[in-house]
Amino acid sequence: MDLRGCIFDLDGVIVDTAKYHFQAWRRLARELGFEFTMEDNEALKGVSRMASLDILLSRGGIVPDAKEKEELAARKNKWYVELISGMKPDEILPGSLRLLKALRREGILTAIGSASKNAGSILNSTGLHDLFDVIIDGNRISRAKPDPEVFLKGAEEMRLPPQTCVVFEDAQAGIEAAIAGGFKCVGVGLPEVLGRADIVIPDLRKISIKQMRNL
Ligand code: B16
Ligand code: MG
Repeated sequence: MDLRGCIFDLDGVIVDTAKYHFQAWRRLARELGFEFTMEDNEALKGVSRMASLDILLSRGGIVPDAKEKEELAARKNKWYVELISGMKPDEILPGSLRLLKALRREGILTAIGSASKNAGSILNSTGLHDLFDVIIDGNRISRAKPDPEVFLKGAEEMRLPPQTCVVFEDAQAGIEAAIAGGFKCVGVGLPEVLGRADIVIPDLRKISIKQMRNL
């Protein structure tokens, strides 16, 4: 492919925040009286906060009204923000910095395409902000992954057609979004979970720009 841009999911690809989302959701489930496992959590990755809450509540068989739902989502987010408030640059996932700097050297544009409304504060506390040309986060989209809106906006702001961009994702919903938007995609995680990606790698140390150009 004619590689001009890369769009990175944030949680679980660039930084190790997926574990904090899980801890906060599990704490909420326990307060509501049921267990929420790491397997259950797979379905929440990349999914918006309210859609995640809906999935969690259906696992617990709980049907609250809209006002209670807002309160539960706010409770989870408060714990999550506490967990990420102490984040340091050493929670940047292996290979992220090397790849981002290599892309810069090659003149390939970089974007964040994240469902998270907390993306800005994570990028600031880890010092990653300046390595991205474009940042699209949960505050700038109206349709959650698997809708391709977040990645299409990223490509549009880079002024690149989707077929010249590669999306990096750790979530099934994100891979579906990338495919729907006409992007090549790299799954970061387990092949059994991310099988629809063009290639699956365990982390960003395991991909080169040459491999990406061959997609
Ligand atoms: P927030 P990503 C996603 O970020 C997470 O994977 C997902 O678990 C979370 O529910 C979503 O952001 C919303 O996050 O509650 O912080 O707005 O993976 O798309 O970077
Ligand atoms: Mg993710």
